[in-house]
Amino acid sequence: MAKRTPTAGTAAAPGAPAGPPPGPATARRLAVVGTAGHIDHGKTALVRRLTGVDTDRLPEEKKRGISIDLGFAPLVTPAGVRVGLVDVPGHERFVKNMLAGVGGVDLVLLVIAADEGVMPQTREHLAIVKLLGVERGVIVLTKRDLVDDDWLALVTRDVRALVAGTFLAEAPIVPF
Ligand SMILES: Nc1nc2c(ncn2[C@@H]2O[C@H](COP(=O)(O)OP(=O)(O)OP(=O)(O)O)[C@@H](O)[C@H]2O)c(=O)[nH]1
Ligand SMILES: [Mg+2]
Repeated sequence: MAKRTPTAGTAAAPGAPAGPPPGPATARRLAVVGTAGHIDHGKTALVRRLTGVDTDRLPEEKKRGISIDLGFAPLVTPAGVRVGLVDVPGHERFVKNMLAGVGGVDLVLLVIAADEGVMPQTREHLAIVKLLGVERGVIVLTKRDLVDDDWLALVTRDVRALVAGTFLAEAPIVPF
């Protein structure tokens, strides 16, 4: 096969970095961010607050007030990063859907309700994202309005103990 040679006038300058030319598709980075966490801890509400999108769109989800399938919502951060948010169900019966959604995310939002604290699917979802090799995350303590400062401090200590030694050990814990 003939070797490709650069056309006159389009050759990259010596030492120029390899990769696609800048253009609309590469002008802003795309990050995929997934939720994780126990049922009813506020994952979908968080996504709705961040994006305006209600990812619980199925009639059964609306009727039962829980997420069943994956939900998707777009967001552009103030820094211009395009984010694709993937909202996962917390119910243990739908863990297969959760698994399908968090594979390959760039960052996970581990959602823990401040009133209930760490629960079984908090642990299970954390174990799954660890196994999948997710490397970055933020811990969001939802339902801040339902607890006092002492309780919030207690739950924050519990959460720090839970993630000690994991990729989330130094992750920010954001009350929301
Ligand atoms: N008071 C209060 N209620 C909240 C907050 N966030 C969520 N909720 C309520 O908690 C309930 C569950 O919220 P969802 O966002 O559906 O929880 P989820 O984690 O998506 O639930 P699954 O997807 O089924 O696992 C809803 O009634 C929300 O309105 C919060 O910050 N404060
Ligand atoms: Mg939900």
